[in-house]
Amino acid sequence: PRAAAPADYRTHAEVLAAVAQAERQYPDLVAAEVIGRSHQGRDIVAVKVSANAAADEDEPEVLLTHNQHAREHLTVEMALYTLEELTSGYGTDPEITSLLNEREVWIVPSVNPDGKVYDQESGTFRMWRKNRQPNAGSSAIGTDLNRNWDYRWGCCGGSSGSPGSDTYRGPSPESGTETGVVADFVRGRVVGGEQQITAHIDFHTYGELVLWPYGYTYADTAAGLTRDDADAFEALGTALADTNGYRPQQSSDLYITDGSVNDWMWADQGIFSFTFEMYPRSSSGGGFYPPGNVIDRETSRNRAAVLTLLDYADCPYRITGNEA
Ligand code: 0X9
Ligand code: CA
Ligand code: ZN
Repeated sequence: PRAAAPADYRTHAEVLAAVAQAERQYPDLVAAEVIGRSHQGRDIVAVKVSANAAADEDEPEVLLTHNQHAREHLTVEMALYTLEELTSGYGTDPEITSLLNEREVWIVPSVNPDGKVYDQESGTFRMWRKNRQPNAGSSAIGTDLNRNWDYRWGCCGGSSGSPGSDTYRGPSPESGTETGVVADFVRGRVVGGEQQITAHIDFHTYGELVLWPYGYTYADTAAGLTRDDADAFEALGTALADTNGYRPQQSSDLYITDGSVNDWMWADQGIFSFTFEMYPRSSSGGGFYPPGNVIDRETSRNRAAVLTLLDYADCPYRITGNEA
């Protein structure tokens, strides 16, 4: 297909407007909060979708994060698709109705709004990946947020120490403003000593993959990741991939990363955390910039995967029968 134009994807301002519109239209189902601000001061929003959204009910919570990487605009469309699908389906679709009665969903449409604006809003895409935070002692801008999380940060050759690199890990874990905002939000979901979020997807492009921890090692089991855990990740990841036709694999089978979000979510917070690499499968499909006419197809392609994860969020081990 042809490549996209910047206008094929919604802008940061349009994302905020869509969230505000959903809140107005569905006040019982949608409650958005600003969880922090980006390095340049833009709002980072978490949209809670659940029946009786204003109340913190004791229900399993699922987190969906999008757009850690600036140029992965399709992932922001994925967030708005999920918001639209869940809200319009409540009271009309029995599966969505029962899931929203029993789960609380947090959607963060853009973890990296500064990067998104920089990539999209000059008139031509810039192929930008990182955030837009300056680096001391260097003219190079930006940290790769997905190498900046605080679990085995920089341990294993899966990131760069050079500010000019696209996989620059930053000077210290959570040095990236936006990493810290999302990590603080997740830590804030520990209620009564228990992390409420049980399952998470971080949306990326591209490759059509479902990935799970660890990324820092090729080993299938390691500290904090037992055989039962690994079996549950594989079974659940495979079930998700069965719905969208993506390839399921441990993330290190793609390549080693350290300081990535999935490793921190699992090892530090005990959250069943996946990365989805959305459309296209390869660069011939438009790479990071597929045309706007694939957005509906490629976001709705993940409908069943998202609903399946919501379903298993009460006990992800349920999928293996090892309800550890
Ligand atoms: O490199 C990344 O951060 C992700 N791919 S992307 O092309 N969207 O940048 C993949 C992260 C998944 N983790 C591992 N492969 N270990
Ligand atoms: Ca709750
Ligand atoms: Zn990415």
